[in-house]
Amino acid sequence: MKIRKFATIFGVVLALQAVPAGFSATTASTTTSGITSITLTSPVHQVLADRPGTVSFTVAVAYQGTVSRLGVRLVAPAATGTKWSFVSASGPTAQPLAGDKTSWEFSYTTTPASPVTFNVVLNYEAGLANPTDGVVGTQPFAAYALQSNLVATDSQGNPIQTTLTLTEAVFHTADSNADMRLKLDELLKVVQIYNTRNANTRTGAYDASFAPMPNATPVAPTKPHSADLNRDGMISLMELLRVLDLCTYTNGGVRTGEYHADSQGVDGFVSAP
Ligand SMILES: [Ca+2]
Ligand SMILES: [Ca+2]
Repeated sequence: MKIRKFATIFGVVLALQAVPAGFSATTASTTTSGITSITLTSPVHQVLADRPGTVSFTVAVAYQGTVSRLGVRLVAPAATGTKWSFVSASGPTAQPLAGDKTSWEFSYTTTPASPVTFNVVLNYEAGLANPTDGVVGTQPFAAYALQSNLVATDSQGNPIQTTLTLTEAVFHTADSNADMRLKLDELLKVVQIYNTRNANTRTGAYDASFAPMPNATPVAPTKPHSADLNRDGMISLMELLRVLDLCTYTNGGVRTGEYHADSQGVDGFVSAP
């Protein structure tokens, strides 16, 4: 009896272990080595039209299996490529030289564990805006994953790549350090423009880089100073008073000069964070 019962249980166990119809017991999932994705992010998706600045990117490359000489090619927007230059990067063994423009390649001698993540810092020159309309437009960056210095492709043969588009930041022109606060030294620069003279006449004229333009006939600028409400290339008393008004915001009894973009404001800005 006992032997028979054991045999029955053993048979059930064998039946449970049997391979279901349609499946092969010898098929194991095959791991294909290679890069699977690349992503590009930036904490600030914005650039300044009139002033130089810095943008940092985070690049992440995921792979499976083993990948030798993993790398990344970062490409600046075609229209403004020469205005972008490499500053520094964390991580990759091989990096561009500081000051290199237009496109940049990075690679690792020993590939770190997936996902491989590193930061890239780029500088840009003033004048990203199109000179004809003063608009920055979109600034699309592309990043390609590299394997042994060649662009990696997916199973369909398409490059493994991604894009990140930067757009123009909306800051008051007087906000020189673009921190969304109008401080006294920044206000004084507007006063300086206001006091600009042509011989015996106060003109308040400024040039394309928003510096005072003394002893010259003012010209209506392509891209006016935010304070220049009537866009005539001059800062009038009324326009100066508007900037004074804008930088009066206080927080906890301390004047912070905080402001933000708002179409309700006569110049497109209102006080307060
Ligand atoms: Ca500021
Ligand atoms: Ca004006």
